[in-house]
Amino acid sequence: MAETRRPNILFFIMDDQAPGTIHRLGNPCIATPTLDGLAEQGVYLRPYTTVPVCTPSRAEILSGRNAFRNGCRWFDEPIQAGLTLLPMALRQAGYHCGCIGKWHNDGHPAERGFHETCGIFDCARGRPGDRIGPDNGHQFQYLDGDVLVRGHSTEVLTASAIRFLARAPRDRPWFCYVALHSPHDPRTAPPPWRDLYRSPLPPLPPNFMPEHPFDNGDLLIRDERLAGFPRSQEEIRRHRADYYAMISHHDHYIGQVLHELRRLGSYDHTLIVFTSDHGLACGSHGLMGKENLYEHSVRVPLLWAGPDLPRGQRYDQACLCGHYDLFPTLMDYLGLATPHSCEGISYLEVLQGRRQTVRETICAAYRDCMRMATDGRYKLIYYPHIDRTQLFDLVNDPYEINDLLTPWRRLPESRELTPALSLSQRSFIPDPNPQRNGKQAWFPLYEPALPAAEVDRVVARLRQVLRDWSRQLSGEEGKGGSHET
Ligand SMILES: [Ca+2]
Repeated sequence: MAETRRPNILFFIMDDQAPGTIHRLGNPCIATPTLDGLAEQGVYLRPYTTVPVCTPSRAEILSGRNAFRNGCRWFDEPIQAGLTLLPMALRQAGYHCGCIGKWHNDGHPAERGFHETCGIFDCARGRPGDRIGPDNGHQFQYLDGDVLVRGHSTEVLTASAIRFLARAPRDRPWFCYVALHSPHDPRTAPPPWRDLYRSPLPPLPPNFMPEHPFDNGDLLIRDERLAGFPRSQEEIRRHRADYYAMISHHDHYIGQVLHELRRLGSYDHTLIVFTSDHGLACGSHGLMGKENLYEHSVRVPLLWAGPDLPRGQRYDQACLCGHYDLFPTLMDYLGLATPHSCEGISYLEVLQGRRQTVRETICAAYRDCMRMATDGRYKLIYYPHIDRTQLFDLVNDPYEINDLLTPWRRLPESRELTPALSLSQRSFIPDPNPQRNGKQAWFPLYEPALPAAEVDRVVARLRQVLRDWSRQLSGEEGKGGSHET
């Protein structure tokens, strides 16, 4: 792409929006007309984030390096000095760069390549004036130039994005990074969105459990305290109603930004990227937060819609890409050299429909209590504190309900396999050893789909992937904890 023809970039990043929350991409219970439109116009992927919490996942996007190789493995850890960040690379290529909303990394975006900022919050050293109101959930107030803006975070931040579009230079392309605070709790969408899903309430997720089957090492972190223990079906459905309301609300206001883009005549020359920092459990697996390595938390929705990209394509299961691949992919798409400090792999050929994936396996971690490796078909999660391993067949069990390693489900080699029960036929049975972790645990009842020897072979292979990853990262451990498997 010649420099004069390079498109503008309108980049939306949500806060805690899980995959499975877009109507057109498989959730009939939620209304997302704007995202449906982007899905029809573009390509959908579900990347992994290496550490599914806000600060590391954003640092991965900004640096093009995974959380263990960019210095930011946990909250308050700075991105390594000397790395070329995404706005720096785009600025060097002649882009006018604006940052709106949640930063949540060290320093200030104005020091990291952005020409202008607005409504910046969750900033370690935010400049006075960026945000002048106290944190009160989603009620924000700040100065946008001389304009005092006040209201729900989604509404005022998208309004600032619209003002950015209106004043953006016309003689060069622009990059607008819009980081909304939605659908992060408190889930307080205003009317009429607030009441959109209250009657009837949305259904429970297929992998709802009253409690997580065992102590994963971080069951009492703040997100998990948002609902009572054990989880009640009614309370989880109310949480999901409020979560969906936040998403439909920001879907509407993102639509207003896109409307302004069309009105300005820039739509056809703009790449639109929509994603989230990480996902969320919101009742799945007995969990509420993102602090786990199940698919609903460690993967994110990602849409690319723009010039020269296919329309209506999705590569959500097979493509093992990470959030740290986004930066090199964007450089590749723009025809720009990827900075040497990036370590991600461009998945542009996946976006273009010429490849299915960019790597054979991918790994993730959460603090020192969870590790994960997957080849796209099978997924192993290891909990070092209790030396427990789970194995899921992501193709036949996408909701990760049937842990193939649960001991009493393993079949003798000689026993003939019985067909797995359909999801609707499954029921929950008590853990036969409920005292193991000092509390009652619950498991779904159905037979393993693999003979024990095949399970052992898959486990050995994915354990080796995890060991190799740990060795690769050795020497770069920190607050995120040991990577030893
Ligand atoms: Ca977040």
